[in-house]
Amino acid sequence: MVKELIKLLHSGAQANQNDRYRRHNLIIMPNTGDLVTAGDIHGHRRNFERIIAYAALDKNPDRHLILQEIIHGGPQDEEGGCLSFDLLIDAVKLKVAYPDRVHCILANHDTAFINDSDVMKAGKEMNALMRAAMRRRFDSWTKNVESAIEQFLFSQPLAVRCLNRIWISHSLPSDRSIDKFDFSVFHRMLKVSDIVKPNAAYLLTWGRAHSRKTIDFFAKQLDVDFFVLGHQLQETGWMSNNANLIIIDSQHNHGHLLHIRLDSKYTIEKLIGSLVPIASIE
Ligand SMILES: [Mn+2]
Repeated sequence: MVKELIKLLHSGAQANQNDRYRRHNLIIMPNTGDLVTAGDIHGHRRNFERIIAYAALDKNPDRHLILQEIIHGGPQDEEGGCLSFDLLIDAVKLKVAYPDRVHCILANHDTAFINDSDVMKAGKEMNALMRAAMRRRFDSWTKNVESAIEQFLFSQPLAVRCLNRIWISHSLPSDRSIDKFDFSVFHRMLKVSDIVKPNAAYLLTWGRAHSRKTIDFFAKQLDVDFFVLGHQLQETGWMSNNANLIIIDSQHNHGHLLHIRLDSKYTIEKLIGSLVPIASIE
């Protein structure tokens, strides 16, 4: 049973690395078909299931699905341990089932798990809570499962570039980190040091509260027009700067997803019009 799980996680890591749209740490989308992207999920199973139902990957062979920040939050065991690794396992199954159409991208809670560093959510340190629940579930196999999860998370690409000039990543470096950001991280192998403060993948996944100037800077550097990010909690499920940024959040009852075509041009208005409330999905 546990051996099967470890095998699955290894297959997931391989699928991340062998994704046919992957170029180093970027997923380059084709200019055909469409794409559904979720924001942070944080163990919210019901939203996860609705997002998958909406994407209907079986019936839509040209559709891609982007997932991010699946762990930390949601159901707990009897001792308050975090069971979100169960949802991660389901996401890995989906990646293995649709290896070139489901794309899981790296988020800061993933980097915190890989580094075993503290990460707070709603006043709780989530890593300790998840590892405690894993010890109760996996007993003497815990280290093996932890290591397989770490390998899966580390194998994720950093961002998705759409040829219609839309960029999707968990976040962007914050205003004061833009001078230090190493853009080469997108075009080479990821190193463990990249996800450690203050290096590139750390800055990319932890940055918050970006000014318009910072978003414009990255738009120019990365040669895109629009950013679709997660990471920052949005009570209404999304926000926009009404210019070149949308933040989506999929972790609560007001969660949203974004559904865009890959073959058409977008304006910010058209992007905002492509948001879907997850609660509206049957
Ligand atoms: Mn985050």
